[in-house]
This record gives sequence, structure tokens and C-alpha cells, in this order.
Amino acid sequence: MASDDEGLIAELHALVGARGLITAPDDVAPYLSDWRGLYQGRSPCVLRPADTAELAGAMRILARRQVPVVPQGGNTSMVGGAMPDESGRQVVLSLARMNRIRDIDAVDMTMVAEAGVVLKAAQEAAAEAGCLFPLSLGAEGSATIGGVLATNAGGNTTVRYGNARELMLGLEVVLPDGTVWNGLRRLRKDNTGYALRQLFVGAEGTLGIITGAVLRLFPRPRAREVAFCALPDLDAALALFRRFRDRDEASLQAFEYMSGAGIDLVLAHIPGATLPVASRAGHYVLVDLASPRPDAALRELLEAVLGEAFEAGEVADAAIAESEAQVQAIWRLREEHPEAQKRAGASVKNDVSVPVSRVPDLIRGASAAVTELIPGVRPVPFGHMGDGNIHMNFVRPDGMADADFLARSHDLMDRVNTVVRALDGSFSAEHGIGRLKPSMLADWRAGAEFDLMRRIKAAVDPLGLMNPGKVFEA
Ligand code: FAD
Ligand code: 2HG
Ligand code: ZN
Repeated sequence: MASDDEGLIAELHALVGARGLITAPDDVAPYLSDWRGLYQGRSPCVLRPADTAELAGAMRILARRQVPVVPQGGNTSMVGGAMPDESGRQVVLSLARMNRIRDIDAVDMTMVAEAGVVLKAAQEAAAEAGCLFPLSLGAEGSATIGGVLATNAGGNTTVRYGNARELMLGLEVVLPDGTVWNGLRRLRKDNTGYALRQLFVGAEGTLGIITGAVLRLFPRPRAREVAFCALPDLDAALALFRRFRDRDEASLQAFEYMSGAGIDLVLAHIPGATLPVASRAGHYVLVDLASPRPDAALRELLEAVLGEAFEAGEVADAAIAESEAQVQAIWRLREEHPEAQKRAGASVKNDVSVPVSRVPDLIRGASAAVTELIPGVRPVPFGHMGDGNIHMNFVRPDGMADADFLARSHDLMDRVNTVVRALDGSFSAEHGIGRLKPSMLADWRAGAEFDLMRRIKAAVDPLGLMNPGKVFEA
């Protein structure tokens, strides 16, 4: 260990104590690799402060010593956002110990949660109070409130409730120099100058550390219906979405697309997964309807819309969940897509969005463009069709070595992005920029927009210590 590191560790240890600092290499190791296995970082230690005051003190030490900081929540980033680089200079800052729910107010419909609260724990606390915290995603058992806000996570319910930024009213943030900004206001109207809280949402830890948040709660659903539908083609998926939206937009809480290839991977690699419809199809959607009104008659709505769609030839077969266990089994087919893909071999992910009306064009166009580049590649598009965000992913061809396929990642992503650009879309819908996509950001947002981002970064983090190499190139 370098003597600089020894001095730093001694000073941090004096502040946060043994529970607040991990230094043994075996214990530091789990913080240094990401879920996708794309990056392997190095760090002299992992800082785990107990509260905001300790964290602020640690930030003052790090700023004085000019040590870069990498905030980490549940470490579920899909773009290497929470990974330190290979220099061994960057300190990982884990928010895991700051996991208290400070307050729930069922009149104001708010929850004050610390950054390290796991998303599922926040959902459960809201449910215990008779409310709903609607953000929902496959990694919710590990992802944290700090992480979902720092990435402006979307997930399955964006179509109804919006992204993480729409679910947040106030923030507490520790700035790079250790200043604490307490903006934990629970107001629905608060036009007092710049909306600074929104600056930190989606900033991926490059401007400051989110330590707590006021989250919006909603009435809990008292009626729910979930269906899994097999469809003949992509245009049918769009037509079905329109039918539900036109009939009762407010009841649509998720509309998720899956391809035949994706479902086949789930059935092959996830033990216990079974197809709820009679035969396999090229395309599927999961429809989740919910309402706070117990008399919402969602079953009638679902059957009426599916009946019309059958008549129109848009739905080939459908299964409606008859129990909570069946709801979970249907959702599992969707949520196990990332894991099934991981088990199928190397894959390249493109978290892209287009206007909803262009989703069929996106899937067809990107699949064709990448198949032309790499014959035999397996397109596995899936995701949040109701908000236009499709995970336009590709698994390596059978028989191709993982490394050979991954060597083509950038060419492959370029092909997809060309299609996305032509459809007025975005190269990053919900996972963020992280370490994977800074060059894309510089390219896509070049000009006044990128220049303004850089000026904000320089103003808030003049020493460039906050999560270097993420969002902006190192
Ligand atoms: P981390 O991965 O630890 O960090 C993410 C970024 O936020 C990093 O840049 C990190 O430095 C920064 N950060 C973390 N905490 C703080 C903090 N307190 N202050 C400042 N910066 C911080 N994302 C979606 O949007 N929708 C999905 O449907 C979805 N599904 C997923 C499914 C799986 C199986 C997996 C593995 C990931 C999925 N993700 C999804 C990606 C991921 O972005 C989310 O899981 C989540 O937003 C990350 O939370 P986290 O606590 O794990 O953050
Ligand atoms: C999801 O929607 C996540 O399941 C992960 O955003 C997507 O694996 C992916 O590409
Ligand atoms: Zn997603």
C-alpha cells in the first residue's frame, strides 16, 4: 500500500471507525466488479459512513487530499457507473449503512428515505402504510434509492407514474467539498429559483452524493389484472397498446414487450419458468392493469379489449392470471430476461428509446442492421414498450467465442444507434451513461447542450473528484 493510501486510511478511520471502512482486499473485492462483468476496478478502501455528518466529514478529507470518489448503492448499474477505474486511486463510497426510512406521511403521501434504502424495502414500507411507491424494476431487491435517483431509473411503471425524477419532491445532498444541502422539502409547489434537486437526479454521482430523498407515494391499488399475450407481429403489439390506452389510460400500469427469442431463452435457462399460453409465438406482451378503486371492473376491461384484439387478428392467444402466484409467474418471464441472457453467452445491450409509435420500426430496423453486420447473431429485444424504451439486446451467435463477439460491441452499438437516430430516439433511455457511453454522450449532445453540461460540472465539482470517467470522458 502506498504511503499516501496509509495516511488517507488512517485519517478516514479516525473519523468513521472500523465499521465505516473496509480495507482487507478480500472484503473490498465485491465492490470492484459490476453486474455485467464488463469492468474490474481497484480501490484502496471502501468507505461506509453511518450518517450524513460522517459522510460530509469524509468528503472534506477526500477533497483536501484530492482523492476521487465513486458513489455506490446496490451496484446494479448496467453501464459500469459505480465502478472505480484501474488506477487504484479512486475510493468507493458505499451508502449501504445509510438505510433508514426517516418518515412516512400518509396524509402528505410522502416518504423520507436515506440513500441506502433498498428499493424493495421502500416499496414494502409504503405498502405497510397503506400506500404505493410505484418504481419497479428487476433489480429492486438490490438497487437503492440513491442509485435509482442518481440514474433517474425508469423500469416497468414509467408508462403510468413516470421515471424516478417524477417520484421525488426533495433531496439531501453532500457536495464535493463536504457542504451539506438539506433540500428535503415535501412541497408539491415550490418555485424558488432553480430546481437544484433535479440537477442531481440522473447526474450519476458526478455532482454530489445523494444522502436522502422525499419520495412521492400514491394510493395503493385495490384492483389488478395481469395478462400474458402471444401476438403474430410487432404491429399488433403497438395496436394492442393503443387499444388499452384509448380505452382507459389511467389503469395501464405496465405494458412490456418480449420477443419469441427472449422467451425461449428464459424457458431454456430459468428453472421453473413455463409458458402460460398453448403455443410459442414470435412476439409477446405483458399487460398489467391496476386501479385504486376496488370497483374498477378491470377484468371486464381486459376481456373486452382482448376480445376486440382477437377479432382484429392482433392477439393469437392470451392467459389471464387467476391468482397472485400466476401474476408472479407471468412477471417472472419478463424480469428474468437479463439473467437468461447472461446465461446464454456474451451479449451486447442497447438501452434505447424512440417515440412509442416507432417501436416496431426500431426492432425491425436494428435487428436487420445488426444481423447484416454479424450473421447468426440472436436479437433479443424486450422492455418497456408503453414508454418507448426497448432493450435492443443481442446475444452472440451459437459457436462464436464470447471475446470475439464482445470485440464487435462498438460496431454493433453504432449500427443500432444509426437506426435510433433516424427514428428521433435516444441512445440511453434509463440506464444512464456510466463508464460505457461517455463518448456517445459527447457525440449525440455536442454543441450548446454538452457545453452547458460541462460548465455545470466544472462549477459544482471544480476539482473533478466526483465519479471521474462517468458521464464525461476521463
Ligand atoms: P449503483 O449501480 O450502485 O450506481 C448507479 C450510479 O449511481 C453510479 O453512477 C453511482 O456512482 C451512482 N450512485 C449510486 N448511489 C448514489 C448516491 N447515493 N449519490 C450519488 N450517486 C449515486 N434500470 C432501470 O432504469 N430500469 C430497469 O428496469 C432496470 N432493471 C434492471 C434489472 C437488472 C437485473 C439490473 C442488474 C439492473 C437494472 N437496472 C434498471 C439498472 C440500474 O440502473 C438500476 O438497477 C438502479 O438504478 C441502480 O441502483 P443502484 O443502487 O444499484 O446503483
Ligand atoms: C430491464 O428492463 C432492465 O429488465 C435490464 O432495464 C435490461 O438487461 C437489460 O438490458
Ligand atoms: Zn429496463
